[in-house]
Amino acid sequence: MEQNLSRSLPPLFPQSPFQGLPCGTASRDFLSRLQNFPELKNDTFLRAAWGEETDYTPVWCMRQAGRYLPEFRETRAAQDFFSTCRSPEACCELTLQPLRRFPLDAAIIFSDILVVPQALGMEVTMVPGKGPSFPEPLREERDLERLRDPAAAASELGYVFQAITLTRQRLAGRVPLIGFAGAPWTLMTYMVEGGSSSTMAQAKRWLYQRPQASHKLLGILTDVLVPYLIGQVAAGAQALQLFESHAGHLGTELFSKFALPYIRDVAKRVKAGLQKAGLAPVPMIIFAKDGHFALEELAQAGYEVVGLDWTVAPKKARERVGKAVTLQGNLDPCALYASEEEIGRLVQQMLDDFGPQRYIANLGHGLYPDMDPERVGAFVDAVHKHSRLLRQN
Ligand code: 1CP
Repeated sequence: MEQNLSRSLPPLFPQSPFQGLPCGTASRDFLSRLQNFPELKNDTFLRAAWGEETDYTPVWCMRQAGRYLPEFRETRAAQDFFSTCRSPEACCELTLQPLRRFPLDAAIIFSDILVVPQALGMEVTMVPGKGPSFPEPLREERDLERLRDPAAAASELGYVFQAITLTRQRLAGRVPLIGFAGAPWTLMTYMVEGGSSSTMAQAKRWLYQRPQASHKLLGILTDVLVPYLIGQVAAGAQALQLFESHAGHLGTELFSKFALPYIRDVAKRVKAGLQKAGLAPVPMIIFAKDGHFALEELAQAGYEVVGLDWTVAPKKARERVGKAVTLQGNLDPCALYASEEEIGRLVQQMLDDFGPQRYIANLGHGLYPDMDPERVGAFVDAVHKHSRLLRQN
């Protein structure tokens, strides 16, 4: 399957996706002819992300492709997790599955943030029921020497670009496709901890004991993420989300030293890189889970959209960030365990509080595997219904 696909897909990046990213109008035309993407029919999500008026509130769900869907479990059953990530056909199928069920306003490419440490040369496996596992995590400063050169690492990720191009074609312009990556600090936690952790004590030990080595690692990650995200846009991603899922483990000081500068740098360099390559700008979303303490800074970090988890009150968030950014979020995912009536009530409250414009509805974090797909549908429908009513009043 994979071999057929690589034969049928145009060689977007014959050598490395990044050396010689096309510049200027002529090459942009060349790229779009090469990819020949269908015209976008529903731009509500993109309009809201850019701060333009919309007729209703667009909605998508973090982890909308996932184990809560029986068809996802069936597709995933045949292969281990990272083999699935390396198969453009499988990633495309998994990305499209939730869109066949629900009238979502955006798709997010099926992949994982941990493909970046893998591309840097680290071994990562996904242990069923346990989560990610790095048999040889970073223990000493000299372990950084094991990491591959960032440019070489980014060019390892061609399979993600292929998945994006294929999915954008198969989406047939129905909704925009979001690309994503983990932010440097969040990726560092996995590389140092060797997997998930409730305290991040090892990763934080690095920040306190080896600040210079930590900055070096975060810099290496940033140097991979910038061409990786630009490559996703060149391949067809129409928006980008950066996941700083472990922001909450850092207090204000550590966050401002070890997370925020890299979050800012990614946005700045991706935007400059897109321009240099002659690619149209795409809206960028920063989602820093439990990072409410840095909301003002995040709103000024160079992203068009700030994602919120459910611990932040929408009205207060809007007061704190001002009007210059779009907000995204933030229903407690566990609210989907409630009845459809209750979901409707909670959605209405959320929409009233965020207001009708400069807003993208989502959950405050990802869907859980035991969630009922019907409730996900109820959430999406409630957002569409109430947001239209809100605009009529
Ligand atoms: O076998 C499986 O199906 C495993 C479950 C799974 C899935 C569906 C994992 C393992 N990753 C993914 C896909 C995925 N991961 C997507 C695309 C699907 C979609 O959103 O529709 C995305 C955007 C991610 C991003 C991701 N991976 C994040 C950031 C978002 C978040 O949840 O905060 C993180 C932290 C990861 C790491 C990861 N991947 C998978 C697991 C179990 C973990 C560890 C989570 C943890 O440490 O608690």
